[in-house]
Amino acid sequence: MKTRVTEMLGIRYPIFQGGMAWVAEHNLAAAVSEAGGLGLLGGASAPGEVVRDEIRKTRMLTDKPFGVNIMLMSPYADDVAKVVVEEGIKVVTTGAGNPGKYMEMWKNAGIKVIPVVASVALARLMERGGADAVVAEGTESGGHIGEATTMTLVPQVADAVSIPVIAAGGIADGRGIAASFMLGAEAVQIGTRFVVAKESIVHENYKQRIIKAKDIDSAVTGRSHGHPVRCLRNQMTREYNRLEAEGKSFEELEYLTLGTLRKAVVDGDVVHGTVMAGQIAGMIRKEQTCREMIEEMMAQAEKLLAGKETVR
Ligand code: TUI
Repeated sequence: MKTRVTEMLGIRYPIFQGGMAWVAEHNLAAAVSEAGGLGLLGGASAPGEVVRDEIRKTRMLTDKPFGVNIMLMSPYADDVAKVVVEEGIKVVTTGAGNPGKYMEMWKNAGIKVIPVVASVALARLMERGGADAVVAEGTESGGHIGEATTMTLVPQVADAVSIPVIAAGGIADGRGIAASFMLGAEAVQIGTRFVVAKESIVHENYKQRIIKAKDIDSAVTGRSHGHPVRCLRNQMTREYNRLEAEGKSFEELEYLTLGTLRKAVVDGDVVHGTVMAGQIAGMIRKEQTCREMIEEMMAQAEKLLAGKETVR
């Protein structure tokens, strides 16, 4: 399945691994890249030097292309934006904001820039600013989300821009990949399924919450604050949503979310921690290697797109 995205990045399969905070470190990114996808290191809220170290560790594990995701709300975003240039990174994705102010520096360094967008307006703006592609991320995704669903966002973004579109949000198997292509995407980005990969360093309790999750087990905190974050329902989300409904401010509720993603990912506290995951968690059944996941999904997608298999 050659597309403009696989050609532009020199990757075998049109699959990106989401640049998930605390999760997307060198072991996972290298495993995805080695399997033929695009591994991404999640810059999250880490200082530049931590990301530099992760880049170097990834290079020791793979000579295949990988990228870095820059989380634009991070206090270290400026730092990380420079580190990717200094380290000769070839692909950058961005999330949770508008990367306009870095665009010139990255383009001058020959970096392929692929912002994650949650609206047609931002997709258009990014194309005008020189983006090489956009990830159109639907509200089915885990973590920080927009309003539009993948089903509605991807075709509207595909109609609005001429650069390639990568679909994200709610994709975890070959059916999701085939459907994304039908909507006009030329690659997909997958997060939640890779959280449970064998190579993922995420705590076993977190992986088991995803594996045991049902279709409607996620909740969105912070919608009324303009900071919607999707995670699996637990004591933290119930308390957050109860207090949010009572009118408590974002600042008053910060104690429930500060450091709590780390608590879940690293310490395995899935009761008080933030267990970010997309709505597709309910379909994810087992731990597999990244290679097994990617090959299984691609085989299914290729059959479906060739019209050789029914959907189940
Ligand atoms: O960024 C993500 N997902 C994330 S970032 C993250 S780290 C975090 N941790 C705790 C609380 C909050 C965040 C966890 N998950 N996805 C990409 C994405 N970007 N989704 C939506 C957007 C987005 C939303 C609004 C991009 C731009 C935007 O507005 C741009 C503007 O005009 O400022």
